[in-house]
Amino acid sequence: MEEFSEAWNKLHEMHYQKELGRDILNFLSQPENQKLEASHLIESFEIKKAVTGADIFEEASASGRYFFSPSDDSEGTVDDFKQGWIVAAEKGSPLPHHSKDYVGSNVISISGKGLSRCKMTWSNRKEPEIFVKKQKNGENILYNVLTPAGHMTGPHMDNSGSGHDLGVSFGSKLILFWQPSEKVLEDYKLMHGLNRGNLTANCVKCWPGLHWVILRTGESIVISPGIIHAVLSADNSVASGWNFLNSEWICNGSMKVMVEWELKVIEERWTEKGSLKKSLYGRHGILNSLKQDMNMWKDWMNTSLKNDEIMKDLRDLINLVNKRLQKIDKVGK
Ligand SMILES: O=C(O)CCC(=O)C(=O)O
Ligand SMILES: [Fe+2]
Repeated sequence: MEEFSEAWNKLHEMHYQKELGRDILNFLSQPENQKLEASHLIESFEIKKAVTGADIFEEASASGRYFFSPSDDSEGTVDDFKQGWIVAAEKGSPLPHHSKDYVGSNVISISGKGLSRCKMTWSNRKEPEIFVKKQKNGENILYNVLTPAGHMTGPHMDNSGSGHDLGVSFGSKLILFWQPSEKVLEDYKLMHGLNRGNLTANCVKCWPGLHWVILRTGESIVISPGIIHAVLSADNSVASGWNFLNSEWICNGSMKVMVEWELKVIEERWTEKGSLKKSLYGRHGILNSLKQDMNMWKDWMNTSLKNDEIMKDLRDLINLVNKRLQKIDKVGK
């Protein structure tokens, strides 16, 4: 934690997240909050070849979405991202007049290029319980988040119907996450699918069930379906990982609870206007991510023989999602 705080303190004094981040780090450094560290959840993975700046830049040009992190509305180009990344590395940016602090998200690795050359392997994953989407050549589809120094996400839930490995392939990150209690889910409802980075400090102080962990290069944690988390990056860094499925979440019913929670939020949003309603649609919208999760489960069902009871529960859940999304999908846009 000390090392991470030191790196954060080196950010430019005018960085728009500097004080909020410092607030969080001071809070976590208090003895009672240090106890919330959950380092036992860390899993190591192997990186075949160290990730370099060149790998990251090559990757950045391939795919992804580049946006100015405090506001989801400001989309940028790969060049904006690269410019911001260099300034952030050199000066702990952004300088007050330099607002091009772009984050690259959903950057999917293309086989043989960029970060995929570094081949990340989690050795203790076993199939068929665990299922990861594959590229045509059989390798897992790896997605990356490229974050300049001083980047802080809002509290967010990426998927209610799949889990993901959140691994650090370059630099280090502080991960904050909350147990999904009624209070947390109720407050979070209005932030879902929107980037609310400036609320992270408030949530750290107010929400029960907080845990935190610092991940260094080559370390990861599993984010189970529906886990609300927020991430701070003191230096330029990269998160790499993949979505995966684990049939245990069907057996113990935990995934269904989160999918039903998300369906309810979607139905409420649908009756709203403006950015709340807009957050449902588009490639990176809430609807699409839930649909992608369900498609992944359909693929999983086709892979090998499965336990009948699990198959029935899963089919029921997929049907429920289809039914409840039908009207929203058709007339919502
Ligand atoms: O690295 C980051 O800033 C965000 C990573 C994250 O939240 C994720 O991969 O789900
Ligand atoms: Fe995330």
